[in-house]
Amino acid sequence: MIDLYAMTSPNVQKIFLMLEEVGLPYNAKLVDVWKGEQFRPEFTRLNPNAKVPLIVDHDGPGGQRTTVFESGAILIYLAEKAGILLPTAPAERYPVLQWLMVQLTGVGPMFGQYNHFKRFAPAGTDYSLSRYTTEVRRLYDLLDRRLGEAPYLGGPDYTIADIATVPWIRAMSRIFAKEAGFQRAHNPELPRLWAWVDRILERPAAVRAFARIDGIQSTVGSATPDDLDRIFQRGRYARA
Ligand SMILES: N[C@@H](CCC(=O)N[C@@H](CS)C(=O)NCC(=O)O)C(=O)O
Repeated sequence: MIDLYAMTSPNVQKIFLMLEEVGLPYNAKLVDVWKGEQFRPEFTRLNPNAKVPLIVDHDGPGGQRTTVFESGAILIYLAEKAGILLPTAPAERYPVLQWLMVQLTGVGPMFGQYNHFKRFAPAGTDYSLSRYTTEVRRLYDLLDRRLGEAPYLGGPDYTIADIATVPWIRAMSRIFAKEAGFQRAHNPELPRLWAWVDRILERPAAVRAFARIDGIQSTVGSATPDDLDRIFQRGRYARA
């Protein structure tokens, strides 16, 4: 059995998608990050970086209990455990890892900062918002171009590179439902990207994963100003 420490965010959605694809039994344990549960000692003992997702595999290598944090590391761990969704031959493996890294170092942080400055930052941060909007647009174009070369990000087959990326594209369309920038109807210049999203969301494992995720109630709406200061490390939590 695998324990998945979870909430509703795209970084966690990746692991729901992956667990449903590989078919390993798992148990989701919700961590209310808006209320600061990620900073409790019982959680930071498992992940000193104080973030979800995190997994505890009670039947890890050699039968040992194994803890893995960071969504990219968890995807690689589960792919290797199950022997699918990450090819072993170098010619096929490195393109997958390369596009996984684009998600981990580009799509995740840049879309995340856009989300932060758009929804949670005080007024007067136009420069930051402009910078992250431009970066998000650049990454959308990059993904669409890549999907013109191959049906999936890592090559001919569905892999952990796609699993890492698709939750962010889906989340942007939903969180910013009123913004033309992230809606397919307003962005016909990204046809390969939208077709790829549709193909993935039709997969039975993706249908099961998103049904489960959509059943989790996000607690962001009940966060107090102090809860927001704590998660964003600002106000009385700022160190600079
Ligand atoms: N690089 C990490 C990012 C994880 C992350 O940012 N998790 C957020 C939810 S999406 C979180 O736990 N935030 C709580 C906090 O920052 O205190 C990964 O890919 O796993």
